[in-house]
Amino acid sequence: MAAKDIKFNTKTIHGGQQPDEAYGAVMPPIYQTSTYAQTTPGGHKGYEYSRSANPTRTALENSLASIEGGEFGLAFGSGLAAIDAVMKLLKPGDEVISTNDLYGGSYRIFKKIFENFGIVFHFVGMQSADAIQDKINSKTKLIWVETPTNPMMNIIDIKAVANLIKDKDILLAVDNTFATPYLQLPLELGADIVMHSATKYLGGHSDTVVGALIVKEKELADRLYFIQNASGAVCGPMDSFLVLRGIKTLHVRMQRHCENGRAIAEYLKSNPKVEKVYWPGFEDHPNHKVAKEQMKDFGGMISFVPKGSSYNDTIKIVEQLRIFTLAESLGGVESLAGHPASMTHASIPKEERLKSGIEDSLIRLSVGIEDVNDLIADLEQAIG
Ligand code: P1T
Repeated sequence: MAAKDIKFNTKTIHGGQQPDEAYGAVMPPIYQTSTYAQTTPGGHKGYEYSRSANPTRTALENSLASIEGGEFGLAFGSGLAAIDAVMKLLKPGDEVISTNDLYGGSYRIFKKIFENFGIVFHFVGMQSADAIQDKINSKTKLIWVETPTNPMMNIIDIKAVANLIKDKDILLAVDNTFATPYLQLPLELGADIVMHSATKYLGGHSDTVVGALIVKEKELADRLYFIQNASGAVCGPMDSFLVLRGIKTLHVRMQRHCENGRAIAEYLKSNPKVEKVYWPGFEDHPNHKVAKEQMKDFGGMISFVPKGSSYNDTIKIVEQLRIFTLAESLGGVESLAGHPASMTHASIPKEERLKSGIEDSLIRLSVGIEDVNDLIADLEQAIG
């Protein structure tokens, strides 16, 4: 069977993988080496220096390409290092249109690093195609989409954005961290680049920090590979191994994240002490129709606002959680709770945060794969 014809749940385990050539090891060895012996200058077995390539990283990069339906994968030292590489495709004067509701660190690298190098950023509500269209001009070179958005769980119609820039010299990059390829495949919907914080669901066990890019086109892959090697923010062999191991259970973990996510979203919605719940699986979510079309299910990320909660009341609620751990990050097997205004999104100025709905009383949950009854009981005792 051709590799591209195997199903997703088989790709996570076998996609792009074969037993190691030396001894048939089923899992790729952790090639903890910086360099490789050469018989004569340039006489090597495909690897010469581990910044340029490392066999454990190659195994991960092949797996990433397979699960996202791409041709080429590139693994970086963090999600932000992967974003950094995409931005280095641009030149001073180039313009980027980004969603206005996105991970605070993505906003920070755009505004505080790349704006200094002459790149111009426009942040717009990407639920409206008109808002994007208004900003497109001859200098536009990249559209940056995050969907579902962090932390407001807005959904952006990837196919509609791709259609807007058809036949234009504009790249479409999609941060697929929240959805994962289990739920949505941006390359199939017209994106040029898929980006991941593999720290999250791909790794799945909160034990490593890794980033990824996946593309279809060779020419784009070559440009990104050049940047990866020239700038050097690569993923190490141990981290490559951990993410590869995580990917092998991605489909079973995601299924449970989605089931638990649904139960918790419904519990929160029925709780009179909760004012708002943001989760794209609700029929009254403003982008539910798009979510239903482009995603297989709705994921385990939920944000909510307790009723009448001040900043201090909200902090008290997150401090009182016992099974949910108060922590940055998401996507691991364990449930986490976060307070975006003071944690993940603190680098976005308050007036910008409020524009996209990140109020001081917003709580974000990454629903893990524990027994859902224990998770609900934990929320119940903390919300009071
Ligand atoms: O943390 P790092 O691996 O560098 O990835 C950055 C990143 C990029 N994109 C999205 C959608 C993300 O959520 C993140 C990291 N986010 C968190 C740490 C967080 O708690 O939201």
